[in-house]
Amino acid sequence: MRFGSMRRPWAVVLVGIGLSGIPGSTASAQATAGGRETAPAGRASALAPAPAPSISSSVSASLSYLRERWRPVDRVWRGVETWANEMQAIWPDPPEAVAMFLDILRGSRLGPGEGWFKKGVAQTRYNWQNTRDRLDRNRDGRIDRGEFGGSDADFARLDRDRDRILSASDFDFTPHALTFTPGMAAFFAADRDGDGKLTRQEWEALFRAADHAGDGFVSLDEVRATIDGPPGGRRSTSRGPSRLTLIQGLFRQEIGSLQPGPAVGDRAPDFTLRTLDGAKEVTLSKLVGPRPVVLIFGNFTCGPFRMQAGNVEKLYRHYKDRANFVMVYVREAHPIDGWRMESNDREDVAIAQPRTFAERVAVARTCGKRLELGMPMLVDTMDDTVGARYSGMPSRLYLIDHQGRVAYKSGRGPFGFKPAELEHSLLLLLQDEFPGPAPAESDGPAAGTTGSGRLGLKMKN
Ligand SMILES: [Ca+2]
Ligand SMILES: [Ca+2]
Ligand SMILES: [Ca+2]
Repeated sequence: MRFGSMRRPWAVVLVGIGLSGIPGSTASAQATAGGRETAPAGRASALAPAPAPSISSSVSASLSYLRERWRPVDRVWRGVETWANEMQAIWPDPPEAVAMFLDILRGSRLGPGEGWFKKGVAQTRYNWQNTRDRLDRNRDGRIDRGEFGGSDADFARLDRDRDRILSASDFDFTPHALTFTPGMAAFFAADRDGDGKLTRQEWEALFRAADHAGDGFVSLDEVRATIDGPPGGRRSTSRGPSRLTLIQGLFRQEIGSLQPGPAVGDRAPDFTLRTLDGAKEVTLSKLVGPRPVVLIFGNFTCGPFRMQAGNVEKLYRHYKDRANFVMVYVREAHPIDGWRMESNDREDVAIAQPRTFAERVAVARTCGKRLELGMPMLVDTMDDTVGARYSGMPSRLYLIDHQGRVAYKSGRGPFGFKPAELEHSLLLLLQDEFPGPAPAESDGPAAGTTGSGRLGLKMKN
């Protein structure tokens, strides 16, 4: 999903509809011909060319046309909004899916603090309070190196603000995953193929683009022009989704799962799913025991998930010897027959929602190949059994302990999808339940029940 670029969504929607919806208008002709055609199409074309109306008069003509045309629909939506407001007033704490439904009816475009994102937030057994109670032996309100039983490297990863102690700030993952920062702007500018990973070539291409005169170095203004874009900011051409698109996406579980998923401390619901090559079935409960289990839910048409591919792959590569990783491939978030995204079209990710399991497997394979994900991938059934039970759509992360209980659950994707937050809990879980030298090659209580390091699961593309 793509969010955050729609400051005045209604204006964008109205102008957007106006550009394509008015028969015979200049705006219509320009929009459909990609801007090449300048004369008004239609009835006057046989006569001498009339002066082209200005854009502002076209827009205002479009708006008044729309006002007439859509007045009854507006009234219906106003009634629906009133009803949704009343429901919210009398039902302040509804289930996540109801909260999302009501917010969509009230005009929400799925912003980070709206609908189910308010409630579907991250939970972890290894929050600051629990960790301090467990590890801060001298009760000075901080955990120093001597109080942490794990390795220096693990301690350094946990100490995110690098002040050589663990304190509340190291446990703060408040900013949502799509928070726009200068780092993200640079990443977007450089990741030309949109696979969530920057290669050396992509960095160099960005350098060449900035140094367009070939001076061999880039100046401050060139970097700004390359990363920040033109003065006044980038203009989004996206109309944003309509309420009907979002309602359809909600009930098809494309924008997210209707269920909330298990809570921290709950037993992780067991499941058996097929591997990508269809040759093998994998049962979650058989992976549980010797190591923690990391579950990663995702799908190809979710842009924010693709953006995280580098993070997910690094997490896997750095911890694959200490935890069992499984990706569960779930329903498409942005198929072309649902909430279609221009950004997906640009990145050649134009895919209809698979109708058969074989089709879903094919998309999952393409996903694994394009994003070069090394971890074993399982494909959810067409009725989304696992994605629904875990609230895994469109993307989500879980950490499961050696007893098969949920130790960490990310917030709902895309805003709650934070591999670094899972890594933090994973390090503390390893120290808590699997103490010993890292990386732990020997296994815990149920060692030997499931075989080798990656449990014989190899991804085949
Ligand atoms: Ca202490
Ligand atoms: Ca610290
Ligand atoms: Ca890339």
